[in-house]
Amino acid sequence: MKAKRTNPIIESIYTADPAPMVVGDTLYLYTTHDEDELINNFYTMVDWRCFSTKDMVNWTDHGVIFSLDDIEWADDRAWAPQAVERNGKFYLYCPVHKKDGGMAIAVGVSENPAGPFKDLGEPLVDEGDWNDIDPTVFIDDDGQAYLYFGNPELRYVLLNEDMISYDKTVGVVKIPMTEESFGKGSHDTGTTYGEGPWFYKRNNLYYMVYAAFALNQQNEQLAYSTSISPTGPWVYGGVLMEAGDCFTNHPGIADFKEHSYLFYHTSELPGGSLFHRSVCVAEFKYNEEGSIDTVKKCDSLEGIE
Ligand code: FUB
Repeated sequence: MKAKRTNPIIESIYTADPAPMVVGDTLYLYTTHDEDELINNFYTMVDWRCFSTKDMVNWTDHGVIFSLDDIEWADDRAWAPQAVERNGKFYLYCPVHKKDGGMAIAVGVSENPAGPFKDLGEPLVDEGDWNDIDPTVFIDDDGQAYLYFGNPELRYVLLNEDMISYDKTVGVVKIPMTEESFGKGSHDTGTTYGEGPWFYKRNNLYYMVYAAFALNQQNEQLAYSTSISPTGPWVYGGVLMEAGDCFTNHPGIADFKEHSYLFYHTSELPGGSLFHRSVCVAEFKYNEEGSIDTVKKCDSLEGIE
C-alpha cells in the first residue's frame, strides 16, 4: 500500500498562501506564516517559510527563508508570495506593508531555492495604493516574464530579464474586470475576482486561478479563468474549490511527477481561525479540453515515487 499524507500537510505551525515550485525531482512549497499570538486581532505575519518534498508524503522544513527583518523599508504584512527560477537564480516575490504606508511588492533573490533570500533594497512594484498584493509570476516560452497581482483589481507588469525590474514604458497594466472574464460576484469590481492570483500555462492555454467572492457568500472560494494570450482577454471558467469555514483561501498549482496538485489553505488545525490557517493539498485532473472540475477538499493524499 502506498504511504499517505494527511491534510493539513504542515502541522508544526500555522501556514497559509501556499506557492509550490518544482525544481528537478523536488517540490518546494513557500508559505506565509500566521503567528500564534495576534497583534490587534488581525493577520500577524512576519516571515515566509519553505518546505520541500520528493514524494508528497515526507516534507523537509527549511524554516524561515525571508522575513520583514530582511526588508529595511517594510514593517508589516508578510503576505502571499511566489517563487520562480531563472538562469540558476531564485526570485521570491512578496507583498509587504511599507514603513511609509501602503502595500508594495518586494523581491528577494537567492542562489538556493530554500534561501536565504536577499531583498532588492526597494519595492519592485509600488503604485502607492493598497492593490499591490499577492504577486504571481510566470515565464513564458518566449522568455517574457509576467508578474500579475492585485486585490480588488488584477494588474500585471512585464518583468525584464533580470527579474528584479519591469518595463516602465508599458507600466502597470490593468486587466478589465468584467463578468465575462471573472464571473458575476460580490467583490468591489462586481466580479468574483478577489485576490491571490496564480498564473500559468498548460497546452497553450493560460490559466488564472484566484480567490473569489461569489454572490451572497462571505468566505472566499477558488475560481479560474483562461485565455489564449498571456494578457487576456480572460474568460471565466468556473468554481475550482467551494468556500469553506475560513474567510480566505489561496490557490497554488503545480504539476509534479505526472500528477497535478492544487494547494490551498483552511482553518483545520487545532486552534484554527481566519488568522490561524493551515496549508493543504489535493490532487486533480484536467478535462481533455483543459477545463477543471471543482476540486474537493480532501483528508489525505497518496504519496508518489
Ligand atoms: O495571508 C494574507 C492575505 O490573506 C493574502 O495575501 C491573501 O491572499 C489572503 O490569503
